[in-house]
Amino acid sequence: MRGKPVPFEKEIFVSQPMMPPLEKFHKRLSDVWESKWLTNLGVQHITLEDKLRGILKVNYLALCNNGTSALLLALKALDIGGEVITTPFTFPATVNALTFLGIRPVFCDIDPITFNINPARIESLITPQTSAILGVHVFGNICDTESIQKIADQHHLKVIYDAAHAFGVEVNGKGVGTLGDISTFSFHATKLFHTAEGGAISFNDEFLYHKMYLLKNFGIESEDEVVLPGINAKMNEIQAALGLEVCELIEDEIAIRKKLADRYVERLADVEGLILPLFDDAHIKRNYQYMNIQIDKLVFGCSRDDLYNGLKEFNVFSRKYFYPLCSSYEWNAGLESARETHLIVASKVVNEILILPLHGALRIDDIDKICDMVLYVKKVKHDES
Ligand code: T4K
Repeated sequence: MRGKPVPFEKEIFVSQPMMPPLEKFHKRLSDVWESKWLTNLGVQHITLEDKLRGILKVNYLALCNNGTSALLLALKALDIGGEVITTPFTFPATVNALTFLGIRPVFCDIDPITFNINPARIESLITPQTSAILGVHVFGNICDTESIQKIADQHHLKVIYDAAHAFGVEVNGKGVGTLGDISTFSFHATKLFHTAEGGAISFNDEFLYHKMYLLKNFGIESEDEVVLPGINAKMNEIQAALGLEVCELIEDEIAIRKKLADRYVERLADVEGLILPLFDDAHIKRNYQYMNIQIDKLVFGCSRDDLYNGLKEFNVFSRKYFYPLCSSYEWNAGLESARETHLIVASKVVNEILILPLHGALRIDDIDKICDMVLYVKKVKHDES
């Protein structure tokens, strides 16, 4: 261990959006200006939807204005009501979408390795009111979709996956968005692929395409007909134009992220008390959206929060995704399924996970420095105790 690392001059964040060359974006914007068509499913929108359907290897795709709308539209499209079994370890959007629609979330504990909803715990939570299972592929780790589907089929439940972290992830060569009845994506600026704000819904049932269109466009069927209570969740032409340019950068970005993630693993794999992500499953094509590490305080000698605060002093802004658990929000805490005694794994993991910076603007040297900082904070905290 060398001496105290020198802090970064500028802040280093967990993510940084891919920024296409401004001239190329400008050229595309000129086309938009020329057309005087800014939203309502214009040329950019149609082109992006087509392109992403190919990149994501999905059967049907509907773009929308963000990942949260995508969840709302998915739930509405499948007429989900009553209770939905879901994970407490996710971004607020997943569970808030249920509550927002008057659906009761039923929290299911998570798997200690993937951090995803644990199928072994699902069946005991099913009641006559259960209508669906809402899984999240947290940090791009794929849920145990086979076991979930088996349970859903036995109990006639719908399956929705929040694939906000799983853009481009493939399982045995199949796009992640083909799993379950519907998957939702977020194209927020912090995501691997982005349109500044944006999202999409993928599905296998052709019938849903028209319904999605209605749901995101006020339910307007024609000038004379409004056929369902839809909202406005359309992606506009400027977002879509940006997305088309960002598409060109994805492959290189993933390749860079892979190298950086491999470097993290090389540097940190042998550190006792640190558990690193599973990057080497031959069946999965990963996207390296997040670099999550799990800290076993007793073995590592320093808590997750100490490391988070320690890194800040070096200008490294890691994140505690997803703290706190959704089950602990004031409006959920009274639910029977939200009791900590039912969520043993999630309650532990939520205090142990830290996301380290991982994006294409970083270099191997930066990763080495961040690893030196991690080891330095560990040593200082350990010596203090
Ligand atoms: N489901 C799941 C599982 C999700 O994780 C999310 C969103 C959703 C659904 C909903 O999708 P959207 O409705 O958002 O499309 C960020 C994102 O805002 C959020 O989209 C994302 N998940 C979540 C995991 O991360 P915050 O609160 O961490 O954002 P913020 O502003 O602190 O950004 C994180 C870091 O990124 C900053 O430290 C700096 C950097 N950054 C951020 C922005 C906005 C940039 O470099 N440039 C930027 O423009 O939620």
